[in-house]
Amino acid sequence: MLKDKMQKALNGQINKEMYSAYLYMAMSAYSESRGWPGFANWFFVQYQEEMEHAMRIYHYMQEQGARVELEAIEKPQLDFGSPMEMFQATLKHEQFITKSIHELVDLAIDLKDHATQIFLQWFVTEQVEEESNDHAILDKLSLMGAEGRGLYMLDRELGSRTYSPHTSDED
Ligand code: OFO
Repeated sequence: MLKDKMQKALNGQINKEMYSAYLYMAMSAYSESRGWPGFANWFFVQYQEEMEHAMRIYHYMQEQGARVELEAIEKPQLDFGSPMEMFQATLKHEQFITKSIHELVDLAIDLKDHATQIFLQWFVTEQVEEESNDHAILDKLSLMGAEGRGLYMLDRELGSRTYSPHTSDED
């Protein structure tokens, strides 16, 4: 059984993950509208991953007999500027999510909630990967250039990303 404080915090995290999904779906739609199909694909995969993150918390709460309370999801912006600006915004958002995950771990430690602490470890590792992916793309955008041939090549590369659901806590 989860303590009230932890229940509230996890409900808040479901909302943040759902917002992440919404944000990346908006970025995917924006990329499509700009004629960047590879970027659109990359963000659509990211949207799917974020839905999985939200569901992971949802199922954990159910397993713990906690009450899931869904909150309103904030409206994302419509325009994200250049690919560089869009990925800078993505990195900034992921840094915000990392901070939120770390605060959840701190809370689990304070409440001596060992089960939730272990559950959250997957998210701690995942956030390292999320930020690292964004840094790698930002580096490529700087190196290859955010227009013309460089942009075309990066768009092609991002078009090959596929969604593979994480099926266990190890992957
Ligand atoms: Fe759920 O990791 Fe991104 O936001």
